[in-house]
Amino acid sequence: MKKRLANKILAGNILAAAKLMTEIENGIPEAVAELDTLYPYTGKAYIVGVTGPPGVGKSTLVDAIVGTLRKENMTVGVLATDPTSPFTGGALLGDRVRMQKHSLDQGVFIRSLASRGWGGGLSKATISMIHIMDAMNRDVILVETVGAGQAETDITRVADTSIVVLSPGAGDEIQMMKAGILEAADILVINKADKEGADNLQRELETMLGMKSYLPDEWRPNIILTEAICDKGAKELVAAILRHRDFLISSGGLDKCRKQRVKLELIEATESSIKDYIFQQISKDDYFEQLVDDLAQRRTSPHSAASKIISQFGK
Ligand SMILES: Nc1nc2c(ncn2[C@@H]2O[C@H](COP(=O)(O)OP(=O)(O)O)[C@@H](O)[C@H]2O)c(=O)[nH]1
Ligand SMILES: [Mg+2]
Repeated sequence: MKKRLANKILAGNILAAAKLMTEIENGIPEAVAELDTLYPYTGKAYIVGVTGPPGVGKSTLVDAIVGTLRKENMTVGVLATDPTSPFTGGALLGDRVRMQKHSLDQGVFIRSLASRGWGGGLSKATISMIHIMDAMNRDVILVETVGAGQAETDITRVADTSIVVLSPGAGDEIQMMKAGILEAADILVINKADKEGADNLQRELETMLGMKSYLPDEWRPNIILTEAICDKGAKELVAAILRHRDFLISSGGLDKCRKQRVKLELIEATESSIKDYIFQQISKDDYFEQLVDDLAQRRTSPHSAASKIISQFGK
């Protein structure tokens, strides 16, 4: 039974969307055909990445953003992940409790991604989830990732607007700078502005931005102070997101952003198709078996064996 879910999703069936997401997470092959059906209906949602070290208040902030967007009558999709708790299926219990206040709102669709579906950074599953939410006609899709290293910064490559969240103390900012994550930020949020050190952190970030010279037609990252637990600054943050969106539209950056995204998808899809092909061949073709033997006997190297496979593939 092909495309049994996709058509329902396009008709607005939320349970079907949840089901397809689970199939994607579990790597069910039929789910790919469903995604193909959905693909023409994607590309409309505005994608916002929210990243930063654990505990800075990303989930609380996402919740506050959702509330603000809903007041503007925008529909929202939220993708949350927390690789630090692999046994709870992704998100911390706290995330679920917090998000429950939106659970009766049909305009909000929240999904936690298990870390296996995440794979440390931006995985195929993540992009598929984004596509499903997009096909559900969400105006905005918020993707929360724990940004602790390079791999996680990947979300900034597919997000239209990338928000990096920091909080006073803990010295996270230094780490983030090292990881290059600040480079990718369109908006820098200093959450927990109620805590001591928020203004210091703001000065540090201002100084850092001041060291870079921005061209007149270049986006200069905004710094927004928030207190997510009491929704303070959420309105300003949403305003900054919309400002950045307007900037991207008028500068042509949005098209570039989206081209970059489909390019990554194409590379990913090509890689996985080649992989699938090779794994199929390896199990049935003597040629591959021979190569594996040669490798095991050290008669060739993995790199030259791969080159041989590729040239064979080319034929
Ligand atoms: N003092 C203070 N605490 C906050 C604020 N925002 C979030 N928190 C708390 O910080 C902790 C971590 O928040 P969470 O959203 O789970 O962080 P995440 O790991 O980045 O998603 C929770 O106990 C929140 O209640 C804030 O603005 N001020
Ligand atoms: Mg969180």
